[in-house]
Amino acid sequence: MADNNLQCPADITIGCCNDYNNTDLTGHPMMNNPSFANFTYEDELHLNQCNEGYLIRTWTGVIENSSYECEQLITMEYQSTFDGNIQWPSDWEGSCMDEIPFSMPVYDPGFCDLMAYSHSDDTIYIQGSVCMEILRNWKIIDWCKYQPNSGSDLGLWEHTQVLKIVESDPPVFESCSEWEVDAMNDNCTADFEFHKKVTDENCGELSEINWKVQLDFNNDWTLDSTLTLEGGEVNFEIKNLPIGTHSIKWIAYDPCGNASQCMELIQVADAKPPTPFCYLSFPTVLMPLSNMLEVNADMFVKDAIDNCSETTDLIHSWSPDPADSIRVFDCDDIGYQFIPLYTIDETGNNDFCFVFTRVVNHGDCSSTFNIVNGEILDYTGNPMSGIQLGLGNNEFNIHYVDTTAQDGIFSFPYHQTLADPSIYFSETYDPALAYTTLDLVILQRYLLGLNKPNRKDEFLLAADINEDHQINLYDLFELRNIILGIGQGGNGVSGFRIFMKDPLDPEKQLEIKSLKKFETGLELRAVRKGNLSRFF
Ligand SMILES: [Ca+2]
Ligand SMILES: [Ca+2]
Ligand SMILES: [Ca+2]
Ligand SMILES: [Ca+2]
Repeated sequence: MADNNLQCPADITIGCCNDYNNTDLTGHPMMNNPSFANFTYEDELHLNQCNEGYLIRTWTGVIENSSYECEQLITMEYQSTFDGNIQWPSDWEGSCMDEIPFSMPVYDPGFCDLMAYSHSDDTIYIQGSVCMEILRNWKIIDWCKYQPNSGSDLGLWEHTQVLKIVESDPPVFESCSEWEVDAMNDNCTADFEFHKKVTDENCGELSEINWKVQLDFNNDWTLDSTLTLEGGEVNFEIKNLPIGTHSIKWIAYDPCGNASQCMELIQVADAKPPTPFCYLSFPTVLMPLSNMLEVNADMFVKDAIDNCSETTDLIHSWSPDPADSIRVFDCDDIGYQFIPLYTIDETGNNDFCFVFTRVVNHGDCSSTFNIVNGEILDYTGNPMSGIQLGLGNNEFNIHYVDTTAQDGIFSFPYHQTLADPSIYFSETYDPALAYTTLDLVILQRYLLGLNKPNRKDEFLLAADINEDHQINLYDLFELRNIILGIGQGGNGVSGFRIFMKDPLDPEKQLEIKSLKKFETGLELRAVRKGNLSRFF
């Protein structure tokens, strides 16, 4: 049979990167079968992705209109030509304003290498001058060489590309200065509200700021407290900060690890004046015959306290100047007076109190100085005797200086200081005995509109028992209480009121309250409250 006569080319083994369709390489049956024509072949492939394996080639040749076949085995053997030469994408550094580049690895694979690449990114934030790092992990596998899970890295190439985003502008402090803080607490400390602000932008957006705040009380290089805070603007209060110099160090970190710092000193000083307790009054200061007397301020201050200084460290003085502790009294100082006494703490804060005293001369001073005198008459012109005149800061601290004589005249020496005492008038007199139920009836009829008083202005003063500038039922009640001996009349000050003519408008009456309005030689008018019958 002729089919036996078709001789196939010999079986052959070639490399995987060779072309098995190249019959110049694999062989052609034409050489061995010269009488055949129309050669064709079909391949049955047993190759993997890497062109590795074998193929069975069935050749067909035609002779005398009959076709004949034979089989040739072609074996493809693995042969790599890839030398592992890979050009990896280069590392990069840029600001957050830049676009992060992307490029692929470049390599030249062999004909029968099956190459594939992949990458995965790890983003990490680092404390340093770099804000962010992207670690791009490249992997290239030659699937014709690499055996997964084999434990061998053959056919596997790895590379880490580093992409750095740099941000190097540190946060900017709004202010950094020194603080002077007043210690106003009773325990000689200050409460202080700390406030600090920084600005920091990353790519046009405000950054998150982390703070470390270090407090060094007494600024002795030994840290006493450390705080961590967050935010562009921070506040916190420290209570009971002792006096002295303290330091505070602010460190602000941006998210890219840049930091700025600010060191501030805090000076805490006593700013609270001491509280002096003066003697309410002091016995007469009697000048010797020389008419000069040195007086130490300490004598007039009973006690004093301060928030910071010990009482024994406080200085008492005649003025805010601590050197002014001794004063010389002479003839110019004669008279009753409220002398201001100053107490000064170690920081120089001061406060004063008044001591009432009388300076008297033993020698020969002219007595025409510093005399306050006048005359008290009632509205009918009769002198008012036995009226006591007192000076004081309030109705609980009144010092009597004179009493009107039979002719209604009073006179006392007075020395003006920066005090503005009130003048008080009183008498040893029982108002309940002075008024009768007739006064009550008159006030009642007046309120009912049934009678009209003479000297109406004076009547209105006399009838305003409670001194509220109105005549009404309350005055009636007050007067009834006085007659019954229940109340004291008016505001409990006295049973009469003292007026002087207004120097600017003689038609007006001014009630005397302050000694400042008091001038020598004034005629005063007294209106006895509740004594109403004489107006009809
Ligand atoms: Ca920054
Ligand atoms: Ca310290
Ligand atoms: Ca003080
Ligand atoms: Ca009244």
